[in-house]
Amino acid sequence: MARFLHLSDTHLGYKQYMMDLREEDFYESFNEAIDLGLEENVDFFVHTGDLFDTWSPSNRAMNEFKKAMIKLYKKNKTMYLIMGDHDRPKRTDEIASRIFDFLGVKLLGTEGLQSIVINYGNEDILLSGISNMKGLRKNSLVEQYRKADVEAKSYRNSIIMSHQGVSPYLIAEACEVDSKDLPVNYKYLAFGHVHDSYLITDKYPVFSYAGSTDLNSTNEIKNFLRNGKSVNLVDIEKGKIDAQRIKLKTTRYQNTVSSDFANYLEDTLKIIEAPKSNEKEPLISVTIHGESDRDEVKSKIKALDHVIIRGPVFEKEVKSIEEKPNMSKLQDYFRAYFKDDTMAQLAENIFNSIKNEDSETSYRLIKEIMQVE
Ligand SMILES: [Mn+2]
Repeated sequence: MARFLHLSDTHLGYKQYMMDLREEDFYESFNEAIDLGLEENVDFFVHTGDLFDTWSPSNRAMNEFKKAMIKLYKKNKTMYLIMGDHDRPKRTDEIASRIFDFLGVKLLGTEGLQSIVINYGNEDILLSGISNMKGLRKNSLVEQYRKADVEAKSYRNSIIMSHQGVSPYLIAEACEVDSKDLPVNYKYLAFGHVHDSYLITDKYPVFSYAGSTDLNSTNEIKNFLRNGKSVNLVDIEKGKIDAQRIKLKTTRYQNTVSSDFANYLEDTLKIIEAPKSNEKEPLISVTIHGESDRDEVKSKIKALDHVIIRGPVFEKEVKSIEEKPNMSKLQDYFRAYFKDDTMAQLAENIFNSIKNEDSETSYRLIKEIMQVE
């Protein structure tokens, strides 16, 4: 029997909301995943992309990764990895994760499908990897899955690693491939890119988005509150897969409060007092709708202990759109420009979300609003 840990989307180096402690959080949940694999005595690790948050990670982020890989190296464990969309160099540059090849980090399929045969626990396993394919590369994706599928027929044990948006796990516009186009002859489909976790074991083959190890955006809160963040511990024996989700304990609790002046404090306190899986102060994004005494809100929120509050953001009541645009509001200009109400609304939402943010955060927020990872 061979055992491996499937993790994904660790985004090392990401400093969410420009907070130092959020950067630390990402290192911590990554290290928890690594330690978990070592404790479970896995034979190898499978990382399905977005290892670092950018293709040009900070020295700190690379050093954190190096420290973890030394732990693996000392126990003679290999990490097999593919590139996510965040990992592919934009210009001619070395791929960051490949610098660590001397510590047993094995990057697969940078230019297309690549397969190797590995042997652990007396099991021969076909391990195929295809790094994120987008832009022009995307066109050959399905063809490469088919090619891989032919190869997989000859192996009892097989795993394919891929980092793509698969419909229906993400809105159709953000997907490169439909689930019906996925390989069927592999035993375990190890996917990255979607940050919510999915582990489908009642169909054949077993399919999984391991999900991110920490929250990259508020879009992930809903799923996080239900399932937490996790990695998969997978046993493979004579063509059979036994996979289970293991919940991470160190991921910082996050939630949102969308309330009004009368109720925001009570709503926030309720969340602060809710049980958490760790001692970290919860991070709560607060939005207050309608009229409010802003100074009072700010001082009351400042007085709260054991919590990190993001905001508060004050939203004025949404006034009904006037019938005749009089070009007195921003919305009128957006509508005049796009000649489309939906687009105008979207433009205004984006504008309101990013007007007080730095460019990096703005870029993040736009991606969040557009629901692209
Ligand atoms: Mn990602």
